Amino acid sequence: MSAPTTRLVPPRGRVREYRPPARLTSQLLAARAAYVLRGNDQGVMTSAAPRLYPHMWSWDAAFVAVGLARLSVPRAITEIDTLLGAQWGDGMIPHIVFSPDATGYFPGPDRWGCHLGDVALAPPFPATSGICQPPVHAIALQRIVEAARRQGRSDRQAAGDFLERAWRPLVAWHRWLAEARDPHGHGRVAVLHGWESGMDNSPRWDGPYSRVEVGPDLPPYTRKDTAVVTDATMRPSDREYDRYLWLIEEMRRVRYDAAAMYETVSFAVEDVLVSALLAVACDVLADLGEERQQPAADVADLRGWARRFRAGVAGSVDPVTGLARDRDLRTGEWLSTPTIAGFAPLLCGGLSRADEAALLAQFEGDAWCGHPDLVAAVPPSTSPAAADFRAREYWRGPQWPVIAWLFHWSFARRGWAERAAVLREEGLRLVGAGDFAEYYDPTTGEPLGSMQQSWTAAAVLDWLC
Ligand code: 2M8
Repeated sequence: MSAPTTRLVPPRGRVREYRPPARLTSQLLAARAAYVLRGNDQGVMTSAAPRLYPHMWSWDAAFVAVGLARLSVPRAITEIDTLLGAQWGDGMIPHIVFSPDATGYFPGPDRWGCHLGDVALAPPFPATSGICQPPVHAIALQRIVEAARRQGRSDRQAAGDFLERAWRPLVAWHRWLAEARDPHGHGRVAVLHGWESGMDNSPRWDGPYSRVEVGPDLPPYTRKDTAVVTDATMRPSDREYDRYLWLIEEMRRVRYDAAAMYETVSFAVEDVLVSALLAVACDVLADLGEERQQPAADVADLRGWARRFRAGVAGSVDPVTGLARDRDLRTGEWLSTPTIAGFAPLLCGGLSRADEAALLAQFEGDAWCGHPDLVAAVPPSTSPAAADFRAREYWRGPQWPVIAWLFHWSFARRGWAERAAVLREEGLRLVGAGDFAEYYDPTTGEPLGSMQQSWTAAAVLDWLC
């Protein structure tokens, strides 16, 4: 593999100075994180953030459960039970479970239209969206089981019972991803909306979105997010939102039928990060299943998917840059924008030792965590050395503590204890003032987007408790 070609250039978009407030002590930071999760707790679900995201989001719920497990194993279990209670008949876990008590988010249940009766597979209650998010739920299950081991007998019993009842829904979820979203066995999961990647407006998606033609019959709508985050530059643009809403329209018109969506929706991309997460999640679930005597046939299926998606991720690696790539299913082209997703193989393995070492060196090098202008050495969502980097624009550059946590967890799992410790230390540096922001400007450390974001608090709790 030749050396990475990303040129080191100063980051663009540094628009203001920001003087970070003093860091809290670990004890105070953990207490505040617990306070945030309690404040966002609606009883059986935790809103992703108080005002901006007043419902349950699928991958947020998994990370939230990881944090909750440090406070209360039964409450963490309830979180995932609520999510699984909204699973669709074909196994899909929807990306939003709408709280009946909250309004204030657009697009809400009526715009998705999944609960109105003509979407055969959607549950009648609770109302949900019609797409999915990255499969990190087996990680939550594993962390709950681990947390319970350190507790008394009743928590251990509760976690054991939970594993028994979550097993089939989680295997069904992974099977749905493997079958409905990789019908041709490429070893890469297709996402049919940028929201399914969790990285909504990442520059990874600029090419595919530029080919989405918004129809003249897009029903009118009013955004609500920009009323909460009033600096519009931190959120996706109106033009981007038109496309997001148009894709929902396309899906509604085929009643969210998985096969029809895969064939017809105008955005369809094999997502290398989601694929890596599926590979890891399959292995994590299979490990738990073996330990707890779950059906051998399920375990064999999980191992098979783990192998297939690990190979698919490895097969996507750009021989020039060493980064993994997404692939646009509508044009067949590989997408080489240098974003955090390029490091997907570090999560799931599958590279040769030499290639993995080169990728790790790149992760820690000048174009990424080691960029001289970063306040904290955790991965930004886009390389500060790339032309597409925007320090304050959502998934186009900012650092997301939850992503630092994900890499930290993966590195620890893979036995890279020292690297994991560095990510934890640096992640805590980023969030040390206790705002629990959704994301941070990597060049100043300024907290951005929503404050009191649940998954940020959850990551901190897991790091500190
Ligand atoms: C963001 O996405 C939602 C749409 O799903 C939005 O912008 O309205 C993303 O950061 C996503 O990854 C996250 O799960 C969600 C809630 O935190 O917000």
